[in-house]
Amino acid sequence: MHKEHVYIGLGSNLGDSGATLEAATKAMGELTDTRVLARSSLYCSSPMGPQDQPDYINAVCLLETALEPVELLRALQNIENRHGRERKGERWGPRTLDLDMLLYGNTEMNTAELTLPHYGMAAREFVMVPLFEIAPSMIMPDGNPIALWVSRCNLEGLRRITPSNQS
Ligand code: PH2
Ligand code: MG
Ligand code: MG
Repeated sequence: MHKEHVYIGLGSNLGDSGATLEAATKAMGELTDTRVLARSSLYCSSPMGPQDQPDYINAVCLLETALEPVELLRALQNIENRHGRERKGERWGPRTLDLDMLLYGNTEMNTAELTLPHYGMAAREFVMVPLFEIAPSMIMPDGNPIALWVSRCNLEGLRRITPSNQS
């Protein structure tokens, strides 16, 4: 069976975000023909977008899956919905769970539903730092090492949640 490596960005800023990200990781590992190969630490990050919302908890995980991109997208949306995700249409508004497909192997696609690689990942420290933690030697789609992408991010407002300050 053909399988691809897929990186997923996880985020939450409503409810018990740490527990939600743990549950979402477990749920992704239970999808058909899918395994979780790695997951980063949890990070606390200042909100991108509207500032009148709580800080986010973010992480990145690596899946190995036989699901096609759109099948996986639907499965991720299903997990978001099961965790109380409401789609109010406010851009970059607060949410109980957000699962964003960042990289699906080397696949490039651009449809109304799904753009791969994720269009905004390069500038988002809350994506790039956890991704770097689990894939420190990755070569990015533009041919540059991930370390260069990370070095271009503004790391202010991002902190890794260490086991000692995790509840
Ligand atoms: N997600 C958003 C909007 N803003 N800010 C941070 N720090 N982390 C996120 O995951 C995030 C955000 C919408 O997807
Ligand atoms: Mg998002
Ligand atoms: Mg999303």
